[in-house]
Amino acid sequence: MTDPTYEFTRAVTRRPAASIVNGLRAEDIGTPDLARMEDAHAHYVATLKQTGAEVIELPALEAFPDSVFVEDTALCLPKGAVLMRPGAPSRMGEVAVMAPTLDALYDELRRIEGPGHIEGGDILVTGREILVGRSDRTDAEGVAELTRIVSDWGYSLREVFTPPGVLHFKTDCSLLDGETILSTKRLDASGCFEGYRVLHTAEGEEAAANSIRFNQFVLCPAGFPRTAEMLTNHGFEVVEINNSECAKLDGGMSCLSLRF
Ligand code: CIR
Repeated sequence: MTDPTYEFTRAVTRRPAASIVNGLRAEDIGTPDLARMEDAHAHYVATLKQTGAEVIELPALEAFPDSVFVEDTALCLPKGAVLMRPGAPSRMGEVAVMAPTLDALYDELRRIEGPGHIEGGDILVTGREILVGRSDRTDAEGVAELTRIVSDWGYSLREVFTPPGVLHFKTDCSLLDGETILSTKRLDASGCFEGYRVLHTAEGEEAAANSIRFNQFVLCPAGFPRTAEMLTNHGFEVVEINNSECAKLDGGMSCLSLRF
């Protein structure tokens, strides 16, 4: 039996563009270095491939500085994919560019038509439900429209809330297996993970929460040794990936791929 929440045969990524220096960020903590980001991205893609998965690597898109963060453009489920409607106006056009790739891979491709907004970074698919965090990028109308689409496919969706000042719901959490979530203490304190097994990031290592389980590996941003050790002690096979450049743009492990 495979577990569709973390056992994947495919991923879609997009190479970072030189325009990444103009990417969105909540706070300016320095200009991302393209060469360093490309190195880390290559390590990320190689790690996904090492699991045996096929990685569809899309070319850099100069017109969209944040387009390396492909996760925000779509939700990929076993039964179909849904094109998102980003709340960041500068990112809206990324969706149309992603559409043909998913159209070729899925029999069922639906889209959020609006007027609401929703970004993939706010969606966590667990073994029992789809959690969507309202945020500055994801509003009630966007959540309602996604609810209608996925309920046609038999999924239940629960609306939750991304903590204030946090970009996306998954900035603060990730799925380790169908029943286990890695979360910051602040997000878990909201009660949204009741009934799940929750592992907390170490104090001061909140940025490690944006990790991904991909087949046998947990890809974690490098530099959070206590969280990595905790995950290893729980039996997960951790691969640390340098995230220094994406972190300058509030990006992490989940943002860099669509996985299905
Ligand atoms: C943005 O603000 O949209 C990008 N700079 C970062 C997007 C990160 N995406 C994600 O967490 N899913």
